[in-house]
Amino acid sequence: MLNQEQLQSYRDHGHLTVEAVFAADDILTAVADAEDWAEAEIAQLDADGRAWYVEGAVKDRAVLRKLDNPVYLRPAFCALASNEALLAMVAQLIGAEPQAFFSQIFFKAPGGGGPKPVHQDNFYFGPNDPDSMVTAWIALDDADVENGCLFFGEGTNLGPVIPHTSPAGEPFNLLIPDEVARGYEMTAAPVRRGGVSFHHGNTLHQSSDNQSSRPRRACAIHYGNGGTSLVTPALIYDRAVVVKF
Ligand SMILES: O=C(O)CCC(=O)C(=O)O
Repeated sequence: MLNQEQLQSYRDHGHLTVEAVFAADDILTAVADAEDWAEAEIAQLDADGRAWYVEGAVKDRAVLRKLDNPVYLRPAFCALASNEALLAMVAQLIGAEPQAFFSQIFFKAPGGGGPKPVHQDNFYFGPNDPDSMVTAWIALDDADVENGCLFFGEGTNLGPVIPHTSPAGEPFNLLIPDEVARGYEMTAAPVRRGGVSFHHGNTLHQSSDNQSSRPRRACAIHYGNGGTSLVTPALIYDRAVVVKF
């Protein structure tokens, strides 16, 4: 469970790091499953799928940038998402009856895994209540500045959702334009494998490219509470993949 200081810190800063939520075995099982899934998936992607899911920044081999809906599709990731300690923390942050609206594995491969520009998850999801969504970013590897940990705009959870744009040809890559993003100081949030970095849906965040020779894999689970509905989503989110616990 989170203590009062942690809860206050989340409310004030819009993010919170909690180390050692998961046992090493849970993470090893999930990583092995993610790698198997990625190998199978990359072999069968069509041209559009390759354009979106294959890591463009890695030139010497084909590796995936991300995979969608692991919590819905993969028992090993559903097990992470339904971990009792994690769900108790999520409920403390956003309220009762947590449900996973969407989830993603980010691979950020060694030797080039590319950056994720500054954005707010609530722009993507458009929930009825901005405080009712939190992302639990589970570190599948130690994540630090060198291999591309998350950076957060302190206290931006207390501000509005800002209009996003997308680069030409990348309609799913919604981002806050550089000239606006530059006005926010972003602070790094390193977290060890098995730890969780939580962020509020309004919190500005980004990650840089992986400049190390180590992988930086993570699973982001976007939870809402029992009353959350996505009223102004920027992309299409399928209600059928929502996982209730
Ligand atoms: O893992 C990353 O680099 C990006 C993660 C992210 O944007 C999120 O969890 O909302």
